[in-house]
Amino acid sequence: MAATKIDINEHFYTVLKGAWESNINNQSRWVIFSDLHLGDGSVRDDFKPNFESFQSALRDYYLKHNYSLILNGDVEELQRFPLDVILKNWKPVYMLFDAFANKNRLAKTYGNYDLQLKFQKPPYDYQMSEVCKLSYEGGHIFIYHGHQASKKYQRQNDLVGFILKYFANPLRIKNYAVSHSSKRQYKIEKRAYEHDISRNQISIIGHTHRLLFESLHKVDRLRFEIDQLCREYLISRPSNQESIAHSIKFYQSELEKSHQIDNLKNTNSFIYHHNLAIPCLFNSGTVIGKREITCLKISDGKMRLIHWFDKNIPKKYLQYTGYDPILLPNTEFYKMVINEDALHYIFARIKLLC
Ligand SMILES: [Mn+2]
Repeated sequence: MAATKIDINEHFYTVLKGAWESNINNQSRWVIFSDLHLGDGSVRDDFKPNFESFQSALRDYYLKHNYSLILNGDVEELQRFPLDVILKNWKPVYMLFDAFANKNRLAKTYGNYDLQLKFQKPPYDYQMSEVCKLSYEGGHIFIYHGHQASKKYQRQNDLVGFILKYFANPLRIKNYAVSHSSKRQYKIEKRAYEHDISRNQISIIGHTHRLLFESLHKVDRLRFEIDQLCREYLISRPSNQESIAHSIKFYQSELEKSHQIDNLKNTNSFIYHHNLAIPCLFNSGTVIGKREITCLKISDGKMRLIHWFDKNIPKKYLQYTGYDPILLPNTEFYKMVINEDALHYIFARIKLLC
């Protein structure tokens, strides 16, 4: 393997050009999940605690309501567990994937943890690609795992191909591309973001496990909510003011927590471009979240960021978020819309602001 210098932007462009494409309209329904990290079902399996919520979300909602499913990378945790063990252990999950696939409603992309599927064909026959592209009235939405925006990716890609060529057995390569360092996550997001701006398009990624809606992180969104609520407080009836004040306190504590978790020193770096976020970058989050599962869905010509969680969610979370959690009938699982906007509006803003 010659250590050739890679022009990451060039490489990134080539990757996106090879996308699997589908046209969508206001009747289309798509849901995007990423980063399941399916394992062996033991305590080391990060997916296990959220299995039931995930199963219910797919079976009792998205399959039932005729959604198409995009599994956006890192579905199998192949750096820690062999594929046959994962397949055997998570049969109910693969049966659900099959149900989508049988209706021609499943697309799966490669992540950095399941990259070897590119070189060793898995036993299932799903539509597999590096990138999916949904086109909506002339606007393009690219859906890919996100590690492609990292420089280390090409090296890893070559290495996986090389090792598989000479050694038949599953890999145990050290984890290259996922880093929990905020700095590296910014770099990946920034590269995807700038690429989107240069082409007036939308990207939906996963990989960093960090939610983004219209290029805004949770911290930005919380600040925005607090600001809105303070304004609302002033013009509200006294009977509503108490609950608004509670919500403000709740968001403040969430903001504090987010700062601690991410250890963020420069929070302004979230908004990358002239202090005005262009709404082109989205991240569906992860299925292995501590408190919830997150996904993005496209339906009725709208993009929505959704949280799924079970009844063990703290009560105050349901009370003060100001969101509207809906208990899925005959289940113990809640669905909550965190953000939503019309695709028309998102594309119009991209066009106007870029
Ligand atoms: Mn990843």
